[in-house]
Amino acid sequence: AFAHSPRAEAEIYIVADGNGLGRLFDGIGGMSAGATSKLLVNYPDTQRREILDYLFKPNFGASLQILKVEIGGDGQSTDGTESSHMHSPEDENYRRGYEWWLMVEAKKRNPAIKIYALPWAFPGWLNKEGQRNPYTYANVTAGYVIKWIQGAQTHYGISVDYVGIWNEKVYDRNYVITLRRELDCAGLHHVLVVAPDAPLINDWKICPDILKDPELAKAVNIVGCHYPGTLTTTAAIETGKRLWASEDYSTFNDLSGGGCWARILNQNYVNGNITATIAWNLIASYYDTLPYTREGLMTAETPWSGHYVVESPIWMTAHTTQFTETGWSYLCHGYGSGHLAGGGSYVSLTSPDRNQLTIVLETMSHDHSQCIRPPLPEYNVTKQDVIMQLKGNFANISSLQVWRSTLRFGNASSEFFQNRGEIKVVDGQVKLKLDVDEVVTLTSVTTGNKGSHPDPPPDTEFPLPYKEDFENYVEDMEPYNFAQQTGVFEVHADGNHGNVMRQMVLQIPIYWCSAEKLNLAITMIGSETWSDIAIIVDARLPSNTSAAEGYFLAARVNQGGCWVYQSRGVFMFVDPVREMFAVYGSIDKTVFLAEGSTGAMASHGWNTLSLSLKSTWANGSVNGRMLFNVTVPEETSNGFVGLGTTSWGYADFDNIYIDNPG
Ligand code: 147
Repeated sequence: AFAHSPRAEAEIYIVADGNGLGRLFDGIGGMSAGATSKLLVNYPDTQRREILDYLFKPNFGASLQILKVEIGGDGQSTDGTESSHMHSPEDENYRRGYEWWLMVEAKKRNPAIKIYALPWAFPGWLNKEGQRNPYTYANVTAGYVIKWIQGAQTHYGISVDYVGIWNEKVYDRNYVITLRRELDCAGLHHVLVVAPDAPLINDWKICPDILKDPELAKAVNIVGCHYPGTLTTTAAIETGKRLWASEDYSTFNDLSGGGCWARILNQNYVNGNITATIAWNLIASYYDTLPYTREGLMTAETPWSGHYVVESPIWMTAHTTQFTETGWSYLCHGYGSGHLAGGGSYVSLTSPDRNQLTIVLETMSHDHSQCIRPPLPEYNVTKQDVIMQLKGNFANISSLQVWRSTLRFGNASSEFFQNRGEIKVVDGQVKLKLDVDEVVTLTSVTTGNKGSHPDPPPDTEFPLPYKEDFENYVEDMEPYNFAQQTGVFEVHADGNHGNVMRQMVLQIPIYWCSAEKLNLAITMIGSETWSDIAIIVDARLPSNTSAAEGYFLAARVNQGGCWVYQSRGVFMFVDPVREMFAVYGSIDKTVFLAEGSTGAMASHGWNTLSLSLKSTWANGSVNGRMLFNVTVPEETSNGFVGLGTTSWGYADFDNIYIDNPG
């Protein structure tokens, strides 16, 4: 029967619980962090509900078991800035940003989903002058993080399950211990500390420290490592702690991205005893050309169109999540989990009562399953026949459901998460033919379902002309489509002027990456493809000591995320107090284009700024007075529209109008 197989005989794999069970399964998750969900919030209602179903609804799509979110810190965290719940020590606000909303929507669909929160940047007031260190006042920082956890409970009824230290920065022993102690003091015993979400690939180095240090060992509930490449260390095993790939994936979500995800979901356990894998990121909902394009489980980056794509990683996830629950157990290595003789791997999981059994097999080939990091050593996968031999408690199972995905990299189309009906168990055996680049689930669970919604509308370009007066927002909201890159921009009511958009960050945050090094605040909007473009904006500095020094308008801004400080484009900086302007071809003011006097301006009242680019020309005006008409550098050919403040401090923006130049 197996004559055509390159492997002469079917290999037999034991699936048994007689020798006890393996580790507890903690779940598969996605991360909303680094402003990766920015464009999701303003999707049309229908499509937004559909997308959330694909991500979170049990027995529909990815049916995620963990949602990891950023605790916004007023600093750039990869594809944008997420706002802090405390811009200053006196400030406390639980309406900002979109993580609250996302957690509520996830919980609505799956009350059992686990919530994991982690800071990237921290607001500057937590810093010690001249440092970049949130650990100096450990109890203050712990208090700040705990406020966020309590805010989730008080304002949204969300119980946070896990909390981390400082994303991809060194952990601090005293802070980890302080955080655990302060959580306990606040009665938050159930919130488990995950540490360290360390800065290096496959970095389990906290483990030797834990082994030497009982106090640290007590404070760390779970060890979380990033991009472990499915591996762990002896010291990690010796700690006896649960081991997580607390950030993984970050791979372009084409078919190979799906292959990467399917492979690591299995092999993180097989090779590394890792019991949770969390993808950066949950959904690619940031402007397409920002860093790490489409490295999410699915894609939704054009809210104005309603278009989204359910990518392959969604269905790779479903192969495990739809047939397991957190709290199930893996079966031991060699007794349900291991490598396949023809390449690939298998894992088995069982429910606490051992009545349910789920086996997931994957045969992802090397070239079709590489992740962004670390490099993947060469290996071979061939077609193969396998026999799963059910023993112990599973010996009396008479049939299993079969779910199959086949990734095809040629012209033939792939098949995702297909129900292939029931397979009979004969003499405790299930026989299966496996092709290369497949995932197969064999399960006693009968609730699996490939959910679907009608096709979303087609993709379209960012709509022009674009007008925004901020009147249709609730106070504190982050305006739609404006992707803040440094600083934070919120809607605030301003008496007879109505709502305005206000920059809120007053000092450099404890930054996470280099974005903030220019000490200015910028938000971007539109499309990276924009070349000829005209912008009109009303801007004002408030008359208080926390006002910014000035504001700016920009076009053809060609860099964002952590690299925003290297942006080229046309930047028109205006100082309304000194009534001066300066135009540069780069955000860091190294490429000078023009400068001069603006003529009369309202130093702390409203002024109208405009900037227009057409072909190789840029001209700008203040209050209708033309100030310059310059040739732009040749490499400055296209990019986003931007605006912001020239220093940390308040400034208001209103009546934004963007269109093709006349
Ligand atoms: C991770 C970050 O933790 C995420 O927020 C996101 O930025 C993600 C994008 O891939 O990257 O940080 C890393 C960035 C670079 C490396 C490892 C992790 N690296 O080059 O080894």
